[in-house]
Amino acid sequence: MSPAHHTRPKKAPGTPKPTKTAANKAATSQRSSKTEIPAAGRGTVHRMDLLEAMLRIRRFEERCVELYSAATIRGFVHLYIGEEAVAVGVCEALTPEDAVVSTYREHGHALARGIPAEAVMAEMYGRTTGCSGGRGGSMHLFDASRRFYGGNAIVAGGLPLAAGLALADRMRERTNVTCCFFGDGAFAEGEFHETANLAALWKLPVLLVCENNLYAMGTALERHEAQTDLAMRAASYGMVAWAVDGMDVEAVEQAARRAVEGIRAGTGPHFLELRTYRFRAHSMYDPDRYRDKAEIEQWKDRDPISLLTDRMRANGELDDEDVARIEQRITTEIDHAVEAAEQAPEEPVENLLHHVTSSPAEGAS
Ligand SMILES: Cc1ncc(C[n+]2csc(CCOP(=O)(O)OP(=O)(O)O)c2C)c(N)n1
Ligand SMILES: [Mg+2]
Repeated sequence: MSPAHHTRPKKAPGTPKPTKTAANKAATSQRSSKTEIPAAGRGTVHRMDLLEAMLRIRRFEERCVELYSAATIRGFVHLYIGEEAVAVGVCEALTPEDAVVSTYREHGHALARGIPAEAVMAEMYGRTTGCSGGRGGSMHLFDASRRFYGGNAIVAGGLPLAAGLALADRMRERTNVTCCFFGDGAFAEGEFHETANLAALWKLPVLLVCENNLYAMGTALERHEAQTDLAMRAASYGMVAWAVDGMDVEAVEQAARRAVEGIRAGTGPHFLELRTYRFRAHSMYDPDRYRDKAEIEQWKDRDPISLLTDRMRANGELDDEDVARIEQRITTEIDHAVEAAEQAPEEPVENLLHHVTSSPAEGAS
């Protein structure tokens, strides 16, 4: 018997209706990592948008590498290069009312969510015009107006927050979904398992997006987990779970749309294991000596940007001029973001204690 059959939904705060066995059935029938995601039959214009969104993240981070190497920006910087299809595909499936919770590798999530490059770059510089007022830096991008509830330096730390946001939305009778990004390393943390259990038990409207890039810092997944089929393990909590090609942005979007639809229909949390790879080291400090260079090259052959570009070229949907136009637009945008950050003010020392504790008025909002 599947472990999913042991789940007995209990009444949780704000539970609108018992969803009974819908999610369990889906979890049982769809948990296979071989689930076919139908070809994305969407138009050229949409594919262009996907391409531009991925390129924006890639070029933004390449500029961050230059700025970091010149010691213009500092602190911890974790690059998302290679994983762009995940953020872009998933964020396409969300509405502005949905919530997003992220990790410290969140530049891509923030940009895909629509936080302007200018606000993200200013945050990298620690300037007051940054999306976190310059207080957060690379790992703590935040924008409540876009329901982007932050980067988080704690592995799996975003998961309980996402469950709380989802519960709050449901108690307020909103049909929003909360999407939580996290890495494969989260499987080694109790917070993942506690959240997965509670979210499934209470049928919370949460989309759990595991970016399985096969490594947690220098430790390969197979060196710390006895069972590396993460979708299967998530399904054991009684939730719908699929493994998806995380290098194919259209496959990611299709899967995310299907999951979001299921969540809004009341079938409880859905889990996506997006199989992906980071092309760069864990962070700017990491000499990256634990991975075989041949392995990196093999994954680069499936670069999400090339994958989409090649598909579009083969369809006659994209030519060199289109690519040059998109690249030019992004270069201008990033140049502008850097110039604006350079000119933006730093927070004056006398403001240092602001936001350290909330005033009663702030706390009530
Ligand atoms: C609770 C906790 N333990 C350890 C660390 C140190 N740490 C930072 S990143 C990381 C690896 C996490 O890997 P994964 O979740 O796969 O995400 P990825 O970096 O691959 O995107 C670790 C162990 C931490 N930040 N938080
Ligand atoms: Mg990882």
